Amino acid sequence: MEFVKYEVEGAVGVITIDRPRALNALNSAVLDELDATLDAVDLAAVRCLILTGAGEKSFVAGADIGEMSTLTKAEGEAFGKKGNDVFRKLETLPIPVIAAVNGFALGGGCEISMSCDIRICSDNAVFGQPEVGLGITPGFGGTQRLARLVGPGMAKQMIYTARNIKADEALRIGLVNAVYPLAELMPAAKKMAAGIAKNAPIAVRNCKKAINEGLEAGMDEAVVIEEKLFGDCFETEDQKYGMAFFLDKNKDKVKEPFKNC
Ligand code: CO8
Repeated sequence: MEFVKYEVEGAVGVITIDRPRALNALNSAVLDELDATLDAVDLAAVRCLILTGAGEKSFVAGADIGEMSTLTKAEGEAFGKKGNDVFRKLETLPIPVIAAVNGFALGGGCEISMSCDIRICSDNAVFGQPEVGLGITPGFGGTQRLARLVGPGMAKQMIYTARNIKADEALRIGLVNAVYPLAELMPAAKKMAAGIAKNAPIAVRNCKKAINEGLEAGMDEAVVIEEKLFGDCFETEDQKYGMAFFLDKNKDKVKEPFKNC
């Protein structure tokens, strides 16, 4: 891969978008490599992913403006679909994904972070949807996911004004969960990922599915989705072990890692 690096440390996978000459902007090649990287994640071994950008300045500075500049209407729609398909694959990946946003997260960069389950950022991060200043709409899910994350009023303000916001404002409006000095961002992401990875994997996956699918349904349907995924955890090795461990009154026992079965 030229633009996407993938490393596995224990049960945590780290995907790094690495296209420094364009501040990690997403062109077709980057999207193709991301798609292939997601397909290659070993879901039997990896329990949590981190997505970040290479360097100290930019997470992802958007979709590639040079590549988009000459598109026809049909090509623009196809490019939007290409990005949406990859981002939806990321969003619906069975395991959680943490976006470690290390700088600019503009346009498609903000949008890809919003396709992740959790966003944390460095104190130099800048978020925004600058598209209307370029004569287009956010086209990789921004009109949909930003409104769901921060509410329609704030999303409309950010999108219509195309004003960038800094890390502290992103924290205030709930776009990110926490802000760290740049040097502490990846250690914090890895610590959070390790904390997720040590929990029962089937249960964690089912939580992700229940939250994502439930948010798209009415409450009556959503609680049924939850019931099924809750029931699905029973009779697993992990459920039996997790509950037996709690009920065992032996104070000297040591918790074994969950087995993912
Ligand atoms: N696309 C292509 N190249 C880029 C991009 C980008 N999004 N962002 C930065 N670059 C390139 C610059 O052109 C420059 O290249 P070069 O050195 O060859 O001139 C290099 O990266 C470094 O950038 P700057 O010199 O501009 O660095 P600064 O520190 O001065 O500025 C900024 C950093 C503020 C991030 C600035 O680069 C910038 O404003 N970039 C564009 C940000 C932007 O508008 N992003 C949104 C793009 S639109 C989008 O994402 C839509 C998504 C949906 C698409 C749907 C398709 C239908």
